[in-house]
Amino acid sequence: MSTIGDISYRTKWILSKRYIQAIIVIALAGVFELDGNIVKDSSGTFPTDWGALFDSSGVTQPLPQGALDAHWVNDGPHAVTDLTTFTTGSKDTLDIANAGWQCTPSGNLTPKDDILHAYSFAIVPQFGPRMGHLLVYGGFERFTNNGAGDLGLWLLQDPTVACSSTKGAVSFTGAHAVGDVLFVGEFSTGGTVTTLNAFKWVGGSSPLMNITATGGADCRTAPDTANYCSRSNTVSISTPWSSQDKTSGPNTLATAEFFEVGIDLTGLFGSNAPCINRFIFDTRTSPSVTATLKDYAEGALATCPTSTISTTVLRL
Ligand SMILES: [Ca+2]
Ligand SMILES: [Ca+2]
Ligand SMILES: [Ca+2]
Repeated sequence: MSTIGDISYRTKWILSKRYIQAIIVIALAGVFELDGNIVKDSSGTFPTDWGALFDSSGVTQPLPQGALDAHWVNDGPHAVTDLTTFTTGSKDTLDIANAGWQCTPSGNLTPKDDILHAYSFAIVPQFGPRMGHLLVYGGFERFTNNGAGDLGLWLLQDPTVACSSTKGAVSFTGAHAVGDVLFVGEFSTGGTVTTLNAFKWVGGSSPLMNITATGGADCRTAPDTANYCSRSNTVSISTPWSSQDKTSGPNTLATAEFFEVGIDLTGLFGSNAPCINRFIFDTRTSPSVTATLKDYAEGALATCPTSTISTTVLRL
């Protein structure tokens, strides 16, 4: 099992005729609960989880030691026209500038592609096997689970990348920078992550370079040395904030309507990890980098806020 921050929690589900029992095994003192749910299950400061980083309105709470940034983005509800969806033609392989990426409003997103909320978190842990590494976490919720979840996560350096439209196609502001990072993946309707691949933006005629450093798809089966892995929810879960999916009661997400990922940028790039300033989660037609992009939710995530912090970390 991977040790990206968490990953102190290994959940084994034992099925019997009469009951389902969850056994949580504390494998390692970790940073973040990549456990396929949103609430913080552990006691103490670490490992943390989304529900401890934001209040019920999505406001960022005082962050634990080593944390750099955290943001919560509302991209719903489903009944309201979404001002942040990709127009057909926007691709991962295109530049953001020069109309490569465009957004448009949509009131009829395919339900399984509709993102409700998305969130980000960055930390340089002061303890544990990833001590001193830049770790980034992301998560999102979607409206229904009637189909596999195909997703992308861009970690962008340009803080001006953004787009919102109330009418017609609008070009994104901002641009790619060499070193931007892309993850593309897929999770099943049962909540198992089956695909997760990492790419680096290098520009030119073949702008996405596959990152070959060790990673894993589902954290439950990823190797200890994985530099990234992810989870979806294999059971119904609750949200600490107002959220409404298609079939559940309020503040409840059915199986495979939640996705979260942990990334060790230092593990991937060493001391050359890019300074991230924006994150964008998208939904798409497949886990291919040439897939048609659907909904997105974008927000801030500053991993290099000041040089002072970096200096302090190195001296610890
Ligand atoms: Ca979690
Ligand atoms: Ca949890
Ligand atoms: Ca959106």
